Amino acid sequence: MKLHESPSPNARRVHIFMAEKGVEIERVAVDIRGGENLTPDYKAKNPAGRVPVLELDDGTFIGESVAICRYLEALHPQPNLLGSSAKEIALVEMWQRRAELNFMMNVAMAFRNITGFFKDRETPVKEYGEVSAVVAAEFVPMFDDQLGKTQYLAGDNFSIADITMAIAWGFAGQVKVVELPAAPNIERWLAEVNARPSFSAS
Ligand SMILES: N[C@@H](CCC(=O)N[C@@H](CS)C(=O)NCC(=O)O)C(=O)O
Repeated sequence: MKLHESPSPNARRVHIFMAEKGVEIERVAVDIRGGENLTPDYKAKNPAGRVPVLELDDGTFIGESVAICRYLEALHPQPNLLGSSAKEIALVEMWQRRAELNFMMNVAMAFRNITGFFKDRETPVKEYGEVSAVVAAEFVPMFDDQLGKTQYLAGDNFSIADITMAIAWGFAGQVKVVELPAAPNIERWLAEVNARPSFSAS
C-alpha cells in the first residue's frame, strides 16, 4: 500500500488515524503547490485531483480521507475510532460530519477564497471566503457546548470526529482567516487531544 499525500490538513487526518492504530504505510509526496495533483497521471489515481489517496496493492485507489480511514479501520479494528455499538457508530458519524461539513469545510473555503492560495487553479471569491469565515465561527459554540458535556466530541471515546475537529481548529489558528471565538471547553479538549502521541508524531 502507498499513501499519496502532501503536508496538508486532510493528509494529516489520515496520518493521525494511522498513528493511533500503529499502522505504517509507504508515503509518496505529491507537490500540490506545484499542481502535481492536477496532472493526468495523478487524476488517473484520483479524478477529484486532491490528496490524500491510498493506493492498494491490487491497483485500487481510495480517495477521500474518511474513506481511507474506514478502510484502515476495517483492516485494524482496534483501537476503535469509528464507534463500536450502533449508537456509538451513529454519534461518531454525526460529529465527524459536523466537524467536517460545518467547520472544516468553511475554514477551508475561507482560506482558499480570502488568500487566493490556489488562484492558479480556481477563481477565489473574497466575499465568499469572508462569509465562510463567519459561518465557521458561528458553528464554534455548537462544538464548545458539546465538549462541555462530554470528554470527546462523540462521548467518552476518542474518535475520528476529534481528529477532524482538532486538525481543522489547528489549521484555522495557523492561517488566521477565521476569528475564532472564545471556547473554553474546546481549549480543554484540545490540550488533551494535542498531547496524544499521534498528534505530536504527525
Ligand atoms: N474531501 C477530500 C478533500 C481533500 C482536499 O481538499 N485536499 C487538499 C489538501 S487538504 C488538496 O488536495 N488540495 C489541492 C488542491 O485543491 O489543488 C478528503 O477528505 O480527502
